[in-house]
Amino acid sequence: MIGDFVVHATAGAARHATFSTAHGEVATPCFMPVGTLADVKLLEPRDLHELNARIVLANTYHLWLRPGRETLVAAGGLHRFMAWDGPILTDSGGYQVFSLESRREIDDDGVTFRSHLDGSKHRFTPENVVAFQEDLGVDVAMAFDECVKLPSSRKDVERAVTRTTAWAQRCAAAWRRGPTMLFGIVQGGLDEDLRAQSSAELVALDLPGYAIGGLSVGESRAEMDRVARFTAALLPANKPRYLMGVGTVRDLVAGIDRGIDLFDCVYPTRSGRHGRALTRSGIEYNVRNAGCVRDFGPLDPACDCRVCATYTKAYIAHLFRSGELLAQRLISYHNVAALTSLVRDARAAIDGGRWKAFRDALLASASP
Ligand code: PRF
Ligand code: ZN
Repeated sequence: MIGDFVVHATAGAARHATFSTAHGEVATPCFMPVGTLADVKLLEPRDLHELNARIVLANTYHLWLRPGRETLVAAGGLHRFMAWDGPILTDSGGYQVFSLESRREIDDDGVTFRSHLDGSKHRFTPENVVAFQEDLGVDVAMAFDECVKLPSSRKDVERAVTRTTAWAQRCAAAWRRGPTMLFGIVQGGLDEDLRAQSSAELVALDLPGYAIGGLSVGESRAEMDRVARFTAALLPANKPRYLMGVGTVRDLVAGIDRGIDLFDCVYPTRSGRHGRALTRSGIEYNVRNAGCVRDFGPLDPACDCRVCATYTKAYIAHLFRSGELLAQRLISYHNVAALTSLVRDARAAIDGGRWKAFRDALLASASP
């Protein structure tokens, strides 16, 4: 049934589970590639299936502005529009709107903002953001939240928590409770009492899942780790937990160890477009490095993806130096494979009682 979350195995707080959506089951821990504009940059849905990327993330803010609700509804929803039949999660626009800074005005009812495309004026409220995501037919809609950048004053963080709770309550009331699930987003900056307050107020709404927002916004990794660990423990064990906007190898491993189930990040695809390849051991290198010119091995000898089975590092480095777009595509493909195979192997390690050894090996090898 939609929303079912079945835990198969645990290792401390880490767990291997299955989460059911209207477009199929998602094995967790899971990495979600980012498809902001209704595409995961340079990758087609068939690539995503091949990569075992079970669920993709898209953005309310961008799709609201272009192509807009009418086109997406006329297309038969976002799945049909982008020809992706797997699960989709959309972010609510909260985070994007707040990063507009000078182009937006927040009040207790919602946010008025100007489009980064043409300066046109728009308004988001908890109600219209949930309705938009449901109209698109996505599998998981995120509640409309206020994310403050860090550092922020305690007063600003408190206000964001109060507003995020009030908005989540309005999202829950507006939510049609159909095939689109609604997840709440915990805020609270780096203060444990505010994180506890935000978690308690959202958990009281009994939503199908919960995200930890407001991290990876300027704080140190140690701070992020402390707050994510603290907050994850306050969220229901029988529902998915999602750490928003986090996705390096080190952060995935640390997150899984804290009991996080879902992650999303532009990291693999953005790095790929910049010529940066990730390895399964969590090391990142640029294919422009001189050492790649005559390296006839794969991008990563430990990777089992199609790109690594087919092309050499020397070839991809040549394409990249020559400005050939194929290089960006091949590295993006490989980078997503690095993270989807990482979470696949993490699930197997949890099942096989090998999680701690798996975790410690990666924390020792991964880039900081
Ligand atoms: N809120 C929303 N989306 C997000 C975040 C958040 O706090 C973050 C935090 N890094 C990423 N994406 N709605
Ligand atoms: Zn590969």
